[in-house]
Amino acid sequence: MTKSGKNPLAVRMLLIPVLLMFGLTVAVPAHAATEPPAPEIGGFTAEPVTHCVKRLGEGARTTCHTSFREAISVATDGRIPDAPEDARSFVKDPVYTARVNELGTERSQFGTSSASLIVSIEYQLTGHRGLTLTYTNPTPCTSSKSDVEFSDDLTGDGWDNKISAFQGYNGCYVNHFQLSGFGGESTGFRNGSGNLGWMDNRTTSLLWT
Ligand SMILES: [Ca+2]
Repeated sequence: MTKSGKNPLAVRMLLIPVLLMFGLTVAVPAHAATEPPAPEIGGFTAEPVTHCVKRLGEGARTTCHTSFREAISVATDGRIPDAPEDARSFVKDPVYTARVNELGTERSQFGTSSASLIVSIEYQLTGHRGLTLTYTNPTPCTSSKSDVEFSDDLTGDGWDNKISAFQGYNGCYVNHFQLSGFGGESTGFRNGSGNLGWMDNRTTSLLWT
């Protein structure tokens, strides 16, 4: 073997710093470019708050927004563009409740109004706080409370076992079930709740009437 031959140990000694340099120069900028640092709250790194809108019925799809106001605007096809950023203030304000429900009344009586009506807002935390999931449907709920009008299953969704409170709109009462396919424990149909109690963080499927 000559001095310039392939000594396995020498090759490994050379490769280690080269690989380290390659790893650093590639990984650091890519990581920094795609993942900006999350905001820190009280010394803890927090995920950005998101407010999602899930359209039931034909062409079902979900969009998520960092602004609750924007989520409500999207959920009402721009008919309520001025909701407060604080989702709890929105649910507690009878003026906003009336405005949401008026869109359903318009729809029922005149066939006008937006194509999208809020049927419930689900909250991540008790007291109607935290992240929100706003459900919409093209029609309001019927006055009968013994029919099932729409449904959703959260299996595989980020909202599975996350709901702690909710509010129904446009005549809708919501039943929250523990298991996929409307099984296990359930809350029964209710118009709203600030605390789901024994069903806190246990909802996997929902029915609306
Ligand atoms: Ca009904």
